[in-house]
Amino acid sequence: MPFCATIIPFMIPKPFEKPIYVTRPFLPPLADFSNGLQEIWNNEWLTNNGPVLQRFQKELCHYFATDNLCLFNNGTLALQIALQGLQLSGEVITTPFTFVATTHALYWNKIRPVFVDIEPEHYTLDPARVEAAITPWTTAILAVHVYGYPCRLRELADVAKRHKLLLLYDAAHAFGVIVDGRSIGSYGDLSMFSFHATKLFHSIEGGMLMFSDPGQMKVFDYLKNFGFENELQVVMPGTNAKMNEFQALMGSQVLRHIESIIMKRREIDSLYRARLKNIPGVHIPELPSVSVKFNYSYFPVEIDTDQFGMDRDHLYAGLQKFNVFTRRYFYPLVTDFACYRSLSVKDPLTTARRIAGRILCLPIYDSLELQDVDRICGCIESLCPGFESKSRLRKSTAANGGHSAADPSMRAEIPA
Ligand code: T4K
Repeated sequence: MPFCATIIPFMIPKPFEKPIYVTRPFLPPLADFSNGLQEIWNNEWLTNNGPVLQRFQKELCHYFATDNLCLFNNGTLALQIALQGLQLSGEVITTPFTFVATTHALYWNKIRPVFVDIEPEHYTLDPARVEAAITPWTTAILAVHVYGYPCRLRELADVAKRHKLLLLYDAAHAFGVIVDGRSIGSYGDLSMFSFHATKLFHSIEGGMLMFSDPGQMKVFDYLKNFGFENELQVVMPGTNAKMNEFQALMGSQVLRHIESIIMKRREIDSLYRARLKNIPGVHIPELPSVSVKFNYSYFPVEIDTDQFGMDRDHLYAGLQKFNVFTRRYFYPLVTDFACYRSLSVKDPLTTARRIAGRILCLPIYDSLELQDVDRICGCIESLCPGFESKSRLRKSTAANGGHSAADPSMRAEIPA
């Protein structure tokens, strides 16, 4: 009988002591926030266009270099109100590869979503598919800068212009993204940003519209405050979607740290790229072109089942055993949710379906330690069947392997 019992074929990493989530909110120093709370206490003003909110709005106007922005209590209501304020109806062409709130905002405005496919590089709407789906009932395009990757801005603008359609962006993931020296929110007719706690920039919950037509400001202000013109007059059927003073305080304080938050995420992004590039079957989307200042808001990878040796869902479950909680944003596609399944969809959505089946968002947030990123990569390696032998084979055939193994101190030996 061949001797093999004492040979340890592979080292597996130790599970994390505490759960590692896909994201964690940035929290400003508690002393700063307490000082801000004192101001709110002094003001005895908690919501309804208070002084902290007004100051926060000015700070954002400066940051985005515009006066045309309006704040809300969350991104979903911001988008819903945008569609209502623009009086859109009929059909709007949009993506199925998004958070369900994008579609819900259309639904609440009785607009029919027309889903078309995405492009494979950065998962944003394919402009050619958009153009092919236009009908006499189409009133707008609602595209999503998913994971902060800019949509095909020029091509979408051309399509919108040719067909006299409004061009709206769900920029929920795109805070801080700059394209050709301009904020991404300045493209198209209107953009919605989410300031939810899970976003790189947040105000606990919150949302913002940025728009090109200053005339829209009054309408959005009415709609988020019940349609009140003054104490005695209601001019349109609005709702309550106001941001309060506590949200504004958090937003204002997080804004002071936004550049360092983005820089820290950039380091994490780089380390993931360096560590994962040699794992077979882990496809990392390219960073956007050099004309884009990116925000590193998510770290999505695609898992190729055949090359990796395991499908995305097993990897997702396997990582949970290491206390690593990744997310399958955005699976299922919106079109596959029970409430939208009955909609007829002409586009086969081939790319969106393929990506939804392979995508996995790895943890990324400013307080995630680089050594933990390294450890997460070690967990992925350990779950990749035959990784060690595949990697040895690659190293022996490639002159420049470039792979650095996970810190051995973080690994535990498999018990005999
Ligand atoms: N359009 C797009 C493209 C969007 O992605 C979103 C929101 C919207 C529109 C709508 O914007 P909002 O109305 O939300 O402003 C999260 C967020 O709730 C949601 O805002 C976000 N997109 C979506 C992509 O992700 P969940 O259900 O995944 O969140 P949850 O609670 O599971 O949080 C994820 C992880 O974050 C947790 O496992 C732990 C961590 N976490 C979360 C919270 C809330 C914390 O560590 N601390 C926290 O306070 O939806």
